[in-house]
Amino acid sequence: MKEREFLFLKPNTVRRGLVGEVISRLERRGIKIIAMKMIMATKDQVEELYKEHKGKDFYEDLIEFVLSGPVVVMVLEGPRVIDMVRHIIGNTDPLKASPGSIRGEFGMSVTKNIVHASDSIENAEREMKIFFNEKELVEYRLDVQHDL
Ligand code: IDP
Ligand code: MG
Repeated sequence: MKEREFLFLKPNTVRRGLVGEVISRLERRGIKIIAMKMIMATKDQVEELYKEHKGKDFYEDLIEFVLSGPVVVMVLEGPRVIDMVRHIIGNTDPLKASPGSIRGEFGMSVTKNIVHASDSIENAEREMKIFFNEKELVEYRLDVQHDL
């Protein structure tokens, strides 16, 4: 099966007008977008998404933040796409993220760190199902040659 990644742009990214900037960085790396929509996430969706963090001290703030405005949810596809995307977005803490990474350039705090991206194949498949059904994932040919 082709490797797929679930990613969403957090509400501050939409509010700051950085949607295009972030998507453009993914596109320039040859990453294929196979689903994308802007939504107001529901409490059920974000609690399911972040269930591994339930009970941690930052959990309530995180949930409140991701419900504070629209998010852009996406599914990406490509060879080693999960590692590639995690590399491009950078460390969870914008202070530790390299300057050229998305979080290293635009992140304001650990909570407001611009994007969420799944960290494993299992989590990516689980997380994309919270926001998309299989019919919403489109197939097309991206005009980029991968040598990986
Ligand atoms: P990730 O987004 O890089 O995968 P995770 O550890 O999975 O990082 O945490 C999920 C989200 O929870 C982070 O993106 C961040 O917004 C928030 N978070 C994680 N750790 C902390 C923390 O120590 N303080 C505040 N927020 C945190
Ligand atoms: Mg994570």
